[in-house]
Amino acid sequence: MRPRSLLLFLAWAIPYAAHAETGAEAWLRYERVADPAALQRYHELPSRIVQLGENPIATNAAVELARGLSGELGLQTQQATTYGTEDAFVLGTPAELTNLLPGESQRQLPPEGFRIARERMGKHTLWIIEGGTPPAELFAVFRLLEKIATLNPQLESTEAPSAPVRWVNQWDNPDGSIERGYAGRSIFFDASHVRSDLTRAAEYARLLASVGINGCTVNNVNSDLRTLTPEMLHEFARIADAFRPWGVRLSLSVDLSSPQVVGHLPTFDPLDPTVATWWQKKVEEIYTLIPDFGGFVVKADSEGRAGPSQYGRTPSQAANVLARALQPHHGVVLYRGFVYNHHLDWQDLKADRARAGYDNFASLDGTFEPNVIIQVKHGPIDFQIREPVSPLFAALQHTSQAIEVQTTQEYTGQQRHMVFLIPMWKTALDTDLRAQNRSTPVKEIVTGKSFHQPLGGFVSVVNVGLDANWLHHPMAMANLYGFGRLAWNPDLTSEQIINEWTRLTFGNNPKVVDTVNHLQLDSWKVYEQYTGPLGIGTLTDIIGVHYGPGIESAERNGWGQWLRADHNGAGMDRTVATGTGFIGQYPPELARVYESLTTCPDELLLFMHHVHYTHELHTGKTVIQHIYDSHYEGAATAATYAPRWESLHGLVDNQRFGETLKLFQYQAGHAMVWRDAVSEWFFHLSGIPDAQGRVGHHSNRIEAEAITSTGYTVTDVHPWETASGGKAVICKGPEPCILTTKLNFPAGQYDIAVQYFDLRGGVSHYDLLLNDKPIAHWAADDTLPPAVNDRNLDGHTSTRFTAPSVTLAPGDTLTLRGTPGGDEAAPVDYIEITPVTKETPKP
Ligand code: GCV
Repeated sequence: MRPRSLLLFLAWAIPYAAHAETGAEAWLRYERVADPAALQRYHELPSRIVQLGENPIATNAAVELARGLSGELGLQTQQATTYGTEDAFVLGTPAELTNLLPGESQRQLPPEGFRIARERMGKHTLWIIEGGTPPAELFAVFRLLEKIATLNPQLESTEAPSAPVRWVNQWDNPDGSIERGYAGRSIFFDASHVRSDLTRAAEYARLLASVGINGCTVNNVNSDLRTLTPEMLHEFARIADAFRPWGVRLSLSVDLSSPQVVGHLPTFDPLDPTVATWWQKKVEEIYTLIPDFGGFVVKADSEGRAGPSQYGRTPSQAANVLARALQPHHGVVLYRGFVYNHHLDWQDLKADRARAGYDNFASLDGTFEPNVIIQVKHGPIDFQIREPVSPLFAALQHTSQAIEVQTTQEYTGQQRHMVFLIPMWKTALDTDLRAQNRSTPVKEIVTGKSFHQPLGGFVSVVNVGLDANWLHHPMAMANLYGFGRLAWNPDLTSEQIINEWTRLTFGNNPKVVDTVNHLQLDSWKVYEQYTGPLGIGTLTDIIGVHYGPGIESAERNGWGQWLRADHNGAGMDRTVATGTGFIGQYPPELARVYESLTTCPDELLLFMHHVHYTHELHTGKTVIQHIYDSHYEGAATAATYAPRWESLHGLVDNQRFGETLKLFQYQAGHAMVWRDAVSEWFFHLSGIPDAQGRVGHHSNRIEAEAITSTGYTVTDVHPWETASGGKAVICKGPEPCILTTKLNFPAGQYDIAVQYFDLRGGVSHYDLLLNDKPIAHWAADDTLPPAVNDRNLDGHTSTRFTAPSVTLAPGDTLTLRGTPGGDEAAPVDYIEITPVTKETPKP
């Protein structure tokens, strides 16, 4: 072993130096490779980088390669624009490389395809990095660096993306807020303007390019009406300038009423010639400012947005006007299939929001201009924890389509819970719709293979913000990474994707890789278990912030996310035979599977059918027992996240270790809030007890309202199921209030948990004392996502603090002192004292 290798071998064996990382580098950390075998393999890589193309994207590719090789291998490279006679990396397009390598005929590469190849040139070795266009050179460089960082022995490859549209949508508003953004304010906007400092925007484009994403819609689909004013367009052009060197094209969400609101026309009727001319001129204005403009995203006739229905026109008539204006410039229209009536009659058993996409668009198939792409949310409702795929995918056989997924975890824990969404998206992409009675998986429909459509692809709502690590939860970045990788190649497995991400994000230590991969891979199922199993919906507060449990909020309103739960049973009857007929929107082979209770998969049962609580699942369990069991199992698994993560202490840098640990501890507590709320609610409604005797029986729990108190007053909590016993206590202050209780537990070690409410309106402080000696102090300091700005005691704000492994003896006195802060009245729900068991966390 050579001395350099020996040194690095030693480095491999030493635990991670405990420094701090903010997460800003995401998966582009370029950590030094320490594995001796890999170093041996990569030893031959050249230190000269020849960049043939003279454009900012090619320059970025060369600079990125130098940066990556320096970080990963300690290789100090020299840059050149011409090839001399030594070993070198050579970056260029096919035309540029043909000039350099005269013997070779020009390669045919798809515009976004690339080739990384090792070739001999006389006595020298050339590493060819050839991209169909300059952005593809960038993709190639990032792939090469990813392979080195993940110790992949096979550096050579030829790849091309699965589809042309690989975009992200940001739901950012000009004032700097972000609709459903959970990681700080906008990186693009502030105070009605584009930010003067767009450093983060450029960094974001680099991140996007590194996973092959080629477009970014920077403003909310609920588009501000001033979006298309000349002043704003000039400002948007600055964002496009920041994106351009990374090959990311800017696009805009537009409101269809713009000809009227911005252009002051009397109408925005898409069939009015003055409207068509207005769009044409507006598009010309945009392309003068932004020559590589990507196109428009349109939300119309949906959730209060203006749309063609106002004039009795169809979505295709509206989309086509924009499309014709964009055609000469090669721009596209992504018209969203998310069109539905949110004033449905909840008493009408045939009304069904899930039908809306198909009902509004299927009959229009074939009427869209070729540069229109229908952007379809993967499920027919709205990013719930479990939905079937939208039947619209199979219905549009003469129209390009893009699947829309949601990286921003609106219904899946708002980046305060870890939920790795790739397995969910894979489930949608792999669903074989059996259109035309043949194999037509969604991934082949959106990539144009099934029905030979030229455009289409993948869109994800992302909503990164100013938080240093982009999405707030360090684990959430796996979803953005995975989105890009899946859009590039939807055949990648969830295991492959997470394995890459973990290695890039936390290094190659086998224990770290194994632990993080397992944590992430199960997390979708776990979240489903403790929120909304069996396809019933997420069971969150539908008419509020979509975060904590709010079960009944789904019922008896026009939004159409009904559970149809009553004393006897639950679930939406969507059958053709007796229900809303939604199932009949699927091609016959799949419709047959969903229509029959015998073949409908358990995980979609309550989405498709209304059944009695005692209905037996394929597992042999009753529906009600499954609801109880899954909530207890899910919450129990979530409680293992923190200890499993703690086993990586010293192997991950301090900052990301600490931030993740805090979030896992919070998640464990909030998963119990979910568990109890949903289980108690169904118990209350069905009257059927839990066969395991857990629901409604909490023998280790002491209700705050039952404890002797000084200063605290009892209050009702709404909805009742989000507090134990439906009640909590609050301290009106300003003096602290005190709960004191005598314990009679056998001598031993116990975890003492305090369930309290963490509101936005202030910061309360809590002190826990045993026999008057302090054992814990904490502040209710808002672990909550920003959307939770209500000041209520409820399922969003209920939070748990645990003092671990406290030694207790019979007769001990436990005191909880709550000191209100601001409008937060140091609220307490209960105290729970659980014996410590010596179970090792699940692997
Ligand atoms: C941007 C859901 C979200 C809305 C979002 C909408 C959409 O209804 O709650 O915030 O609006 O979807 O996708 O247009």
